[in-house]
Amino acid sequence: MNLDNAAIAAREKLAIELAQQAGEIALRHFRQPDLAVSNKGLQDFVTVADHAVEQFLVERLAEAFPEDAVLGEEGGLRGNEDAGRPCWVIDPIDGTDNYRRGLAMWCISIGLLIDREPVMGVIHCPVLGELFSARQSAGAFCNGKAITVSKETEPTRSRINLGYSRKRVPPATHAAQVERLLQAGCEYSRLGSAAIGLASVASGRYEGFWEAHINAWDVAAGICIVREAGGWANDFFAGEGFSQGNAILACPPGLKPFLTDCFADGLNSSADQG
Ligand code: LIP
Repeated sequence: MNLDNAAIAAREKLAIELAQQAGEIALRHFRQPDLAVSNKGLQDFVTVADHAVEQFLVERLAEAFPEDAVLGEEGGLRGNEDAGRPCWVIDPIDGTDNYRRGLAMWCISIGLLIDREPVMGVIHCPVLGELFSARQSAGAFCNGKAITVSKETEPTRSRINLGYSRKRVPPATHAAQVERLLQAGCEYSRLGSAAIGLASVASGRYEGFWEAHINAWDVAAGICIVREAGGWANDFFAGEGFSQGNAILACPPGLKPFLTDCFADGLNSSADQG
């Protein structure tokens, strides 16, 4: 199945509408004093809102585009992700740990892949009142206003947003990567949401986002938005990235040499997985 630009644009329009409606569902749970939270593993949480939002998105996508596949963080893959078939990749609440703590840095992330290429992405941050969107060859936007990555090229004037999950990466590896940034005069933050981290690169608020291993649903939308904002992102979906996850690095072109060197060990090992 080949999708023309009009078909992708129709999917982007629906994704924006669904992200806003899903944001209302998530905010209702967010304001509840007794939010139901359970553990998926060490420092890995899921709430009733994650399930409610994913169920809403999956049902509405199936109604609108029954022939499309859908990969969701909580429910896995629905449908066949075969050649040419559009595949939605959704994180119902990205930044779940922030969400359960009542912090603002969480979002709904809706990406669309064709042959494992991110062709459309929507990231909606309900508490921040920001909706990031992009479609391949059509630019990147925040609340409808065009956005571009930072023009910064100097590490000593840059701030890099980091993510970390101990499921695959030893603490010492992460600590060494932080030290390399600090030794180069860089600053760093850890927002707790990869999707917001990538959207922040696309909007020029950060000069980079790195996580040594992360899942497809955290990054599918953000990769498209970063690239449409003039940024670079590694080939996350090479090899087993879709099913097993991968490293993610996104940045303005001017900082790609420095950051690909800084995280070479992580990028090379993920490429080895490829
Ligand atoms: C989170 C990512 C974050 C990562 C966390 C977690 P979730 O996604 O956005 O970058 O460091 O471990 O995976 O679980 O909130 O959807």
